[in-house]
Amino acid sequence: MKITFILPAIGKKPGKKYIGTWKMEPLTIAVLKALTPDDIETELFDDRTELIDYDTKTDLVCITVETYTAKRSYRIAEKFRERGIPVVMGGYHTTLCPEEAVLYCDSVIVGNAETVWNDMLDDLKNGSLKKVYRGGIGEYDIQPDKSIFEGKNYLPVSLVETGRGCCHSCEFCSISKFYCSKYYSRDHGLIVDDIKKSKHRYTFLVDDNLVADRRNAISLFEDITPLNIKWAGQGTLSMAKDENLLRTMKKSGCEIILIGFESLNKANLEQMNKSFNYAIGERDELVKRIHDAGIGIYATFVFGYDNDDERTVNDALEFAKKHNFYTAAFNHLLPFPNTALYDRLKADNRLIYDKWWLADGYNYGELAFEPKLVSAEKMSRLCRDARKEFSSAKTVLSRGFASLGRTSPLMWGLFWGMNLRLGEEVDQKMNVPIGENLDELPK
Ligand code: B12
Ligand code: SF4
Repeated sequence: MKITFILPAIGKKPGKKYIGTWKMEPLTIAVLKALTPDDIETELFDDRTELIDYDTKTDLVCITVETYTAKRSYRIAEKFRERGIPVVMGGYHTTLCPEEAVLYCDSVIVGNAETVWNDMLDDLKNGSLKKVYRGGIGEYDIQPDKSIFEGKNYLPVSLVETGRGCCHSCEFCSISKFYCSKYYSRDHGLIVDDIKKSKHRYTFLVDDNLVADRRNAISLFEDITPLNIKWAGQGTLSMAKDENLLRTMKKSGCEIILIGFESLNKANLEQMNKSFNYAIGERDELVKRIHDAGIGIYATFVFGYDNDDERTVNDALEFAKKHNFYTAAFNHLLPFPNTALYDRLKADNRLIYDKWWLADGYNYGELAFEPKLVSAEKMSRLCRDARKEFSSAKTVLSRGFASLGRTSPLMWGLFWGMNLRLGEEVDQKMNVPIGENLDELPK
């Protein structure tokens, strides 16, 4: 028996290159590979960087589906199903809206695969595949099998999970919906073992909020300190309130932490249910503490909330420049299906597309709803212009020199290449047609 795994791309512009900074190893596939019994042959097509062989001899196609990749996943599935090959789907999108995904495949796994993967494979062998399998959430003691990445030429960074979910309930967030606002920590012995087995010294701890459980975070950082790795991760600004946490984090090899500031506007933070983090007046001091601890910040902002206009985008840009962040993202708000944000915008009749992820002509970078104070087009342009300005040579230069000494010399060296490349990619990413150009050869 053979299983073909597919990681779909968002879409491709005709004749254009794949965007390099996204070329990370897909950890999801390594987990599914590890769950698969050894006597089953496996292969992986990473649609972001290679052509899918639709004629491959296989017994089952498994596609991991995010909302941005849903349209393309359904198109890929159709091609295999025309040949009579069953297709199973799982991931964030299918968990958020299984009723849609079942229309395009033979079977959907809702939630995590760990508890139902082998039942699904048994049913397949017996010819009794069910339409929907409901996996648990948060139970995982499996070690990813990264042998499936051999020959794929990904960025030299190992992705490692230290937990799943998050205890908060931000209005726009798919994670809080998927994990019902709960955090599930992973056994530290497994994490240490996972890191030891990883090929690269640089590690991305993929959890969405590493510091969700502060005591667990401190003990984890102590446990990974002897491994002598350098890592980046994601967390909330409130981490800076605890100096011991920051110290332990740095000591364990933390170089960069991604912080979702989202907005500088108090009313926006309240509307998105993310005002739990800190009092507005503390923000600058908390940023300073993280920098003083020797950790660089990847700051992310989101625009489109009801108090956002040209001024609030500009305020965020100036704030990011003032603090000389290692890097930053200026994203527009996007209503992911089944989130509280989606339901609110739909109830207010503000969605431009009912299902933007399937809509004809919907492109990456476009807003899918009408913001209150500026038009959808204008908000998209404001975000693009903020990215351009933040990655302009002048801003990169000033941020680069301010970062000197803040991170290790190697991360400082990487700063230049990464930031200049991000600048180059701003317009390459804009307007990628979602789901389109399936047979376009990656370059
Ligand atoms: C690492 C990461 C990235 C990396 C690499 C992505 C990759 N494909 O490998 C980078 C930085 C490039 C990235 C980019 C983006 N990402 Co990202 N990313 C993540 C992150 C942090 C970790 C993913 C991961 O490895 N998880 C660990 C694996 C084991 O968990 P899992 O994927 O959930 O898989 C389990 C189940 O879902 C299920 N399952 C999943 N797939 C399948 C398939 C089958 C067949 C079955 C049976 C089961 C199954 O079983 C698995 C094991 O239990 C997640 C958040 C998260 N913590 O998961 C966001 C996340 C997936 N990203 C997200 C987004 C939005 C993006 C971007 C669009 C951001 C942007 N604005 O540009 C881009 C575009 C990505 C793309 N598709 O090209 C969203 C997706 C939301 C959604 N509704 O789809 C997430 C959930 C983050 C969030 N806060 O909402 N991302
Ligand atoms: S803190 Fe981050 S991961 Fe947690 S619910 Fe909010 S946005 Fe999602």
